Amino acid sequence: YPVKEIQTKPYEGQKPGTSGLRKRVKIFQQEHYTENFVQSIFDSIDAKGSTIVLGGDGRYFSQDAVQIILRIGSANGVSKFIIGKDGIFSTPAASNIIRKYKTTGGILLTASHNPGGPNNDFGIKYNVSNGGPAPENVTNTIFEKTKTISSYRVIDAPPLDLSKIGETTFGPTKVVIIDSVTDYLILLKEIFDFSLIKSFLQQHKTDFKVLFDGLHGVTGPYARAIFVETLGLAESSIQNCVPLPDFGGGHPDPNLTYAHSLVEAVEKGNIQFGAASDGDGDRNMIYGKGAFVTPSDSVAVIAQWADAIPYFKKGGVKGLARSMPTSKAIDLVAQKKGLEYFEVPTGWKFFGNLMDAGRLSICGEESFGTGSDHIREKDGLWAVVAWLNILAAANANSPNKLIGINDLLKEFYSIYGRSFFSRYDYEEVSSEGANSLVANLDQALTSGSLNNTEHVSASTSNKFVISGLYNFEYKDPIDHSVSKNQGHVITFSDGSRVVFRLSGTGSQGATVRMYVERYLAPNAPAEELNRSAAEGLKGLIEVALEVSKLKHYLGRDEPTVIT
Ligand code: VG1
Ligand code: CO
Repeated sequence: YPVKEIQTKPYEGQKPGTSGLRKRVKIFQQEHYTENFVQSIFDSIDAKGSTIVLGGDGRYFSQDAVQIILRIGSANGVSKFIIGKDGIFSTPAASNIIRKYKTTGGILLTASHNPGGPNNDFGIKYNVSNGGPAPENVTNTIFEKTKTISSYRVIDAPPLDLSKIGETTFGPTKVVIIDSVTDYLILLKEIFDFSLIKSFLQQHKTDFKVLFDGLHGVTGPYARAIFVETLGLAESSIQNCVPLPDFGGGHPDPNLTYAHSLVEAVEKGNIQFGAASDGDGDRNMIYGKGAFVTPSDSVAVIAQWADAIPYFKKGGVKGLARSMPTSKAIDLVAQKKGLEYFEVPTGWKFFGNLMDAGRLSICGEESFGTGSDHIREKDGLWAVVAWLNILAAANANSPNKLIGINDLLKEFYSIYGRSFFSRYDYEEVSSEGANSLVANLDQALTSGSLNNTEHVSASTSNKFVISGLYNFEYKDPIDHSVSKNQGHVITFSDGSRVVFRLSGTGSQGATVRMYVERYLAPNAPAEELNRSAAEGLKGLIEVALEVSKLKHYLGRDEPTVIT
């Protein structure tokens, strides 16, 4: 097949964000748009002789994108593609394949939890050889290439049939099409005590029911393999597990707002253990009847119980970490266990170096991301099975009383205290408004005008004194690279804090995120410790909105989503 050189012109704004390039499908469908970005990826890596993993969450436009990447990759000297059947890999599964088969990297086709379909979002992300999202030096190179690109190379070959497992060729390039689930299931079986979980679930068929909701994202087939085929649960223990290119019109994001199909079924069916995952399978929510686990608590509880999981019992726990806005609950576990712990900027790519250096085992983000060094992406189903493994282990020592999600949380709060945490998202606001909000905080930072000021909440009469304000900056302890401007943090004298940052994954306008955290020590009155997050944070949220003048700058009375 001949290689063709196609003339093109740069498009503006092909800057990979927190997790790849995410835009509306219609943007990707513009002439040469996708091709430009893909050629820029191959121009930024050693494409000649490389092996590239390719797959994604199956959303609308994936099929076209796979064929484009095959044509351009082959013309740029890729020697082998490993592709999931029908172009499907969950994000954690793709990370595993990159590591297991020691490939050069991978191209992941997903916009994660953003809605899919012709009028919604698509995304392309490059992952490097450790299985994790490309670090900033690589994504910056890709962005620079997109600004000057003048042509791209393709081979003129007919579309490849992605539905047949096995080896084939595409022009000069070898192509291996593999089952999307097999290797991932093998990995989880090496990590968790599946026989313990299975016997626990069998013993408690009636008083510990399980429901997993795939939200019509990529995890459906993975969930079936785990819950039905491996753990022997009934077909009714999984729902919305047929992946659809538009996720059935829904918003495949596992939180209390968007995963209402799970919340309703759990409440109605009296389900003790419910869980959901996002479009590409890297996020998770743990939600049982009357029991919601915040992601910040989830990763802390997993760290507390790490010994119950064979992978950590055998290999030990090397260190813990969280993203900056995530609550400090996991820090307390690290301190108690005498482990090293880290605070990194938002985005999973910042955990990779620490894991590669053998200094990090378990980490999480408040955005429903939890994971470990078994791969280099967050891993929704891993977190769900981790919770099942922990509950099975806890119950093995409690023959007379069934221990559920809330029992683990109460025990955790009684040892470590509780960090109330909530995030307010103001989606698709004007960029000017968002920038003014940030500029105002910057000014307060320079002038010190907020320092030591006292603020009383009108409704709760709680008093808050501001003890500091800074713009979070991170120096990677391994490669010493510095990431600046990662969010403004306002600290209060009682240990509470509020963070403001701009989202790096939105596909339109600007999104402002406000994170609030308030800590109560374990000796606080039980009725305070066991309040809902909304009640526990009410006063602090009022003060945060007032201090930042958020309503004034954004012109919004209410956030789009509260998690
Ligand atoms: C958001 C989350 C961040 C997460 C990122 C990718 O980024 O806040 O914690 O790592 O999404 O997750 P931002 O920049 O919009 O706040 V996923 O499941 O979209 O790959
Ligand atoms: Co995701």
